[in-house]
Amino acid sequence: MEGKNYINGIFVNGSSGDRFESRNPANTDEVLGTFPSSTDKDVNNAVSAAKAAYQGWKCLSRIKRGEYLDAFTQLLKAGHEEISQLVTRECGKGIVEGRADVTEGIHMCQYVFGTVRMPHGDVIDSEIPEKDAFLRRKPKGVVAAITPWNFPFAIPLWLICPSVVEGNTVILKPSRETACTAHKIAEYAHKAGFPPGVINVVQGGCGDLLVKHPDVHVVLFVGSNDVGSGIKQIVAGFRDKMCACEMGGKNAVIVLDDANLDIAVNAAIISAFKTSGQRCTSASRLIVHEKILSNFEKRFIELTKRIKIGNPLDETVFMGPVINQAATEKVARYNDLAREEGAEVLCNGGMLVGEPFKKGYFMSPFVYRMENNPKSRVLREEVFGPHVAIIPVKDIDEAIGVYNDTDYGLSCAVITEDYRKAKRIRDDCEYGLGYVNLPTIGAEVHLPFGGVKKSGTGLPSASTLIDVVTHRTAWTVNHAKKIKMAQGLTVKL
Ligand code: UN1
Repeated sequence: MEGKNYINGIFVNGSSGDRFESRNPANTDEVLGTFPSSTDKDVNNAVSAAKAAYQGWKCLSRIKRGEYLDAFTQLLKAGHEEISQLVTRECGKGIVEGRADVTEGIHMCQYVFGTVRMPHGDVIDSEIPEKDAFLRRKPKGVVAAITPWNFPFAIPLWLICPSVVEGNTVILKPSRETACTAHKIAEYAHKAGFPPGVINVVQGGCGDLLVKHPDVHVVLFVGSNDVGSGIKQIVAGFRDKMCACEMGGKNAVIVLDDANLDIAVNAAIISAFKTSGQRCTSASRLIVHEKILSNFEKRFIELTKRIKIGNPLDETVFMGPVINQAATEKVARYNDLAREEGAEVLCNGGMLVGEPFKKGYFMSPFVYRMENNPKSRVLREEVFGPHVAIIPVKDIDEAIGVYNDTDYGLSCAVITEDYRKAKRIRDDCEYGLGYVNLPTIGAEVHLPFGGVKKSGTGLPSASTLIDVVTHRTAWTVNHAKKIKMAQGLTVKL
């Protein structure tokens, strides 16, 4: 793919002529495309286009805007397999997960389209019978969406669809690792006939410029805490800019003593190793009641050793590569750190070498047992790879304490047959996404998605993004012939 930026309805080259490559992490010989490294000038052009398009776009009815999304959805459905193959080749997750990523993105389009003929606001009573008040939503303007590589299709659509249906215009700045998938999104948006400037895509490492641009009103970000914290700081310096950031997790599956072990082991495998552990929602901690520890451990390790690693386009492969060289180094560092911090290694995973792995970034699962320790970095920091700790606990109180003993709070799963214990976890653990007898991954788009503590800004995205990309305004109408005031205010001079 000879990629371009997509600005004002036109595919254009970058202004500098510098380009970067996107390669297949399962076979680094395969260059999937080259893309412009965007500069200030490109970002300015995209923001001007989005700003100009906003004036007309916000004046359409919400239903009309939804119809563009409907056209987009129909095209995406027809292209489902083509896009899924690209997602898998570009970010390395198994093809079943590549397809799920595309399905999830399409679900967001469908969800948003489904809301356009639904109530959208509220009628609110007034103290004065002749007065009617309304909560009405207004768009904010130009939205920047800065997205990660691990869900290169779904996450951009999570952010774009609610934004545009509410009347905002968007500039997508995707991860450099998955520039091709973002380019595809632009191609489909173009075919769907969105007016020029409503959806724009700028490629390369230009997120900073976009965040700082005075005409960008909302910054939506999904990625690491380091980058998200930087964005929050920049945005705080502006009078009328806001951001919503999703910033990873140190998630856990809590396995209580009454757990159904089949569910527990499968939920743990899925949580730890789907997407090679590279979801914000992946679990890198399994908090296990000591009564069932040895049984759980035996079965978990047995299953872990059977995980098929390889070419993610092969339907039978469970785990593809990690995303890039830097990811292999980071995971290897955390594997070493676990050893240094006293882990009992149960499955000595790491970089896979030789055929058929030598052209990609393949890693096998690293599993260890370790007592919780507030000083341990490995039990507190996000790893983002196939690396998981089993942490023994003696009861539910300790399990809750251990779960909360990180700076993050995104996803939490409990495996139990006891609804009272599930309720304790529900009420006392700090998370944005909670699950009972399920893995920590796999949220659906019509739920709020977001975390607390270091994981988020408390402004969940996915369905609840509407609250970030709209102002809630109060509109009050008097039907009396005279002014009547609330709060006992008089109108006498
Ligand atoms: C992410 O990893 O940033 O809940 C998103 C899930 C997916 C989304 C993950 N629906 O695992």
